[in-house]
Formats: sequence, C-alpha cells, structure tokens
Amino acid sequence: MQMSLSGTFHTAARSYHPEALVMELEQHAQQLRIDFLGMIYRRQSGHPGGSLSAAEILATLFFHELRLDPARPDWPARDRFILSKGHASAILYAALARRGFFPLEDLERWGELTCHLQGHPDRLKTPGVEMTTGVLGHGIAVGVGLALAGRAGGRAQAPYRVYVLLGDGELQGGVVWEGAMAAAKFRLAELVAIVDQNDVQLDGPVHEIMPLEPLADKWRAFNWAALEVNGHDVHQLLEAFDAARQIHDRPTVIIAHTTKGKGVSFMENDSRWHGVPPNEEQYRRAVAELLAASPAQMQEEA
Ligand SMILES: Cc1ncc(C[n+]2csc(CCOP(=O)(O)OP(=O)(O)O)c2C)c(N)n1
Ligand SMILES: [Mg+2]
Repeated sequence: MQMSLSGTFHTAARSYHPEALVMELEQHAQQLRIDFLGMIYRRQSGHPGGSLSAAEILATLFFHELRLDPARPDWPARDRFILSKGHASAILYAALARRGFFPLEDLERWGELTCHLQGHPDRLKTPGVEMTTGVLGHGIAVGVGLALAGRAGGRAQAPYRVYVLLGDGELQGGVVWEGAMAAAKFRLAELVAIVDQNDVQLDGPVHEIMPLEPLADKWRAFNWAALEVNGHDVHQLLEAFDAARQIHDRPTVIIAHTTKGKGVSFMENDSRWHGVPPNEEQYRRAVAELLAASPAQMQEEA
C-alpha cells in the first residue's frame, strides 16, 4: 500500500503489515461492536451510529498503536487517547475492558449511578479515560495541553503521543479550530487527530447541514499534515498511524471515511440510529449480522 501525494492511501499495492495482525484487529473491532450492542441493549440507552463507525479505529488504536500498560493506567509515559466525541463512551469502555483496564463484567453495569462507567467518559472515575468528554469540541485543545505538558521538562517532543478521536459533525464547533491553530503553532508532531467522517450527525447528513469539504485542505491550511483513509480498512489505518510517526514538524489529522452504524444493515447511514438503542428483536438481528460477518474463529467462540 502507498500514500499518494494528496495523502490518500490506496489498497492496490501490498501492505507490509502481516495479514494475521490485520485479521486480529478486525476481529477485535467486531467483538467491540458486539460488546457495545449488548451494553446499550441491556441499558436501553446509548449511541449506536457513531460507535459502530469507530470500531476499527478503536481496535487499531487500543490493540496495536497506543503504548499502554493497563496495570498502570497512570504510567507517565503512556500514550494519551481522548474520545472527543464522548457520546461513543460505551464502545470505548468495551475497548478498555477488552484491553484489560478493568473486568469485562463491569460492562454489565455501565450507566448505573454507582458504576465507574458513566453515560459519558469521566477521567476521575474510569481507569484509561484521559479526559471527561460529552460536550463536543474540546478534545484537540486538551490534547494540545497534554502534549505541551509532556514537553514541560524541556524536551523537543513529549515522551508520549496524544490521539484525539472526533466526529465530523463535531468539527462544526469553532473551538476545534482554535485547538488546531494552537497545535500547529507549537508544531505538535506527537498529536494525532482522527476524524470519524461518517457524514452523519445527530439529525441528518453533515454535507447538508454544514458542509466540511474540502476537509483535508482545511486542515492543511491550518498547517497540519492530512491523510485520508477508509476508516474500516485496518491496513490503511495501520499505515496512516505509521505515516504520522514519520512526520516530525507538525500535527497530523487522519480523516477516516466511515459509515455511520457500520456492520448493522438497518442502522447504516441513518441518523435515526444516532442515539437510540435497539429493541430485543433488533438487537438479536444486529448480533446475528455481526457474527455472520466476523472472522470464522469468533463464530466458533460465540
Ligand atoms: C457542544 C455540544 N453540542 C451538542 C451536543 C449534542 N450532540 C451529541 S452527539 C451530536 C452529534 C455529533 O455528530 P458527529 O460529531 O458527526 O458524531 P458521530 O456521527 O460520530 O456520532 C450532538 C449534536 C453535544 N454533545 N455537545
Ligand atoms: Mg458524524
């Protein structure tokens, strides 16, 4: 696989990442979708669309890219991940649990008042959550602060990297671009933003409500490096994260083209599934679809 001059990845050429790694990450992504749907079905609350669209991004980050030690969630040199689109909390909790930050059983109680897994991420409650989010727009600005804090010891770059996942509707918030300007000013090469560009926000298509294009050019005009990938293609995600590590003089945005509700046919590309949980019949249908599309191994385990 190669990156074109415009920063778009093409799958035609062979990837240097082993197929086994890619399959493993795809399997994680599908498992996260299934965990997540169980959580929001049981709780009868949650945000399916923008969680399902982010499954491969989260799986690639948590099971490959991020340098983490679940036994030491406050390890100073850990990479920081910020879920700026905090409404996707439940699938983040699934990723944290699967990665070993807390027992899987905790997922059963998410959203209960006495549980450490609240409706939106809370950094004071949940191991592995770096920023309290839910009010959209602030992830990049806080990411800038985390990267600068890492440099406070006088280093040219922080001893860790900072990753921020944003929604595309979220980009309508002006504070996103204030943070982007600051990141460029300080040439924060250790900062990577990922935009889950599913082209759907809370109540309709982003391109109708507030068009973003040309989105990559906007980021470049803000002095960021901009890469574009298919956000469901693990090969492309892996290579984009690798490419971002090779950029040393500016922050990088990875624009991940995705499908809102990905993996559940009746939820795909439909803003009505932004924030509504499935009923029992829908839940069963969704899980059946996901299992059918999973690597064979998972079907055996299920
Ligand atoms: C500042 C702010 N305004 C409004 C909301 C309510 N809200 C929650 S999710 C959402 C839509 C977000 O769309 P997008 O960023 O595209 O997310 P995704 O498609 O990934 O779910 C809105 C408006 C909010 N959480 N914060
Ligand atoms: Mg969206």
